[in-house]
Amino acid sequence: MDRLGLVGLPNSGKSALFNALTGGDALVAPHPFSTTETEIGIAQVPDARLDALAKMSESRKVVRAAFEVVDIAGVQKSSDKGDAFSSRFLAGLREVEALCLVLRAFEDEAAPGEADPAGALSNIELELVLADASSLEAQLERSGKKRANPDPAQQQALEVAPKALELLHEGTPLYRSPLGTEERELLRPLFLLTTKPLVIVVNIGEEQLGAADEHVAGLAADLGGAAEVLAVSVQLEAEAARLEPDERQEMFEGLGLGEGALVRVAAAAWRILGRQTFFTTGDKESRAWMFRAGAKAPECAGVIHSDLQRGFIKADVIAWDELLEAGSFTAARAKGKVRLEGKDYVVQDGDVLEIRFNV
Ligand SMILES: Nc1nc2c(ncn2[C@@H]2O[C@H](COP(=O)(O)OP(=O)(O)O)[C@@H](O)[C@H]2O)c(=O)[nH]1
Ligand SMILES: [Mg+2]
Repeated sequence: MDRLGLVGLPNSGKSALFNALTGGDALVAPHPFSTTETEIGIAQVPDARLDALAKMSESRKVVRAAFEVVDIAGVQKSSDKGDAFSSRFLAGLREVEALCLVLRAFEDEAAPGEADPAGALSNIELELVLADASSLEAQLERSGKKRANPDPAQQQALEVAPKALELLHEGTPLYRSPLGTEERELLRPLFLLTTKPLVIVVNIGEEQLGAADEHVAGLAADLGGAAEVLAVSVQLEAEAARLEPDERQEMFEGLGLGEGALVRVAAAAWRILGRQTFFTTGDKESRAWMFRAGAKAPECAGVIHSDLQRGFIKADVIAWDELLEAGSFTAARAKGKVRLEGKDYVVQDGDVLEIRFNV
């Protein structure tokens, strides 16, 4: 399961966002040291396509796509010297697949902190850059001492490392740098932070909802394509997360919040991580599965179970909306809408699959 690590200055709304995404009850409090322990929660992502399929199949169980949200303890204080992130915090961040930066734009006298998203971003970027530079220096030094380095992936990573270090010394986070996706991919074994995909949540107050786009545009332009930027009224969303689904829907509609933060953050995270969704559906269960965009049918079968990949023969495939329109697999088959696809089929977002396998 993908893990999204929350990063932000104290009182930016990380714990509140954690609650909004997981429906959880992390301690939300207006002082910097309230989060003393790392919180891990599971965000189950609503998907109307899945709900419709489950209804069609009269499924007894519905399993949503999910990701883990990690609110890591150990941000000490706002600082311009690069020591706000403790080593414990940084170690926690190395474990996640994507970072979610929470930048405060809301004004609230009761919660100390500045409403300065751009300032917070450069503050955080400095912390991340310094952490990467010192980690890279240490790794390069270690590798210099060791004569034989048997791991080829590590070796390749170390070849790109000096160039990356130079960029970091200039103060450039690697996601903003001219390093290509390929080179960043090569660096993966070095567990750097600024090679991770980035979602940026600008935490706006309720009264700023009307101008949400303005809070996003400047940052998005500044970052180019390096990150997904969203404006979220985190506190409102955290309150919504506590409601029953019907009431929540009503609140979202009433306030013009669309599908809500959970769906929007998940969509952004999955876009930058290159994830897509396929479905399986039946009377027992309807389920959404995440897969790597561009993956072929056997790899997707392997997401369900390794046996299905090993013994993969063919897959019955139909787009979710075509299946719904037909009303059932049987009806869709009768209309010739279900395709039989082989090992080279590149699975599409929204496909419904039935795997034929033999082990
Ligand atoms: N007005 C307002 N207050 C918020 C919002 N998000 C968080 N807060 C408040 O800011 C304080 C810090 O929030 P918290 O989630 O604990 O921040 P963290 O330190 O980043 O985990 C709390 O008092 C929250 O109620 C928001 O969108 N609007
Ligand atoms: Mg907190």
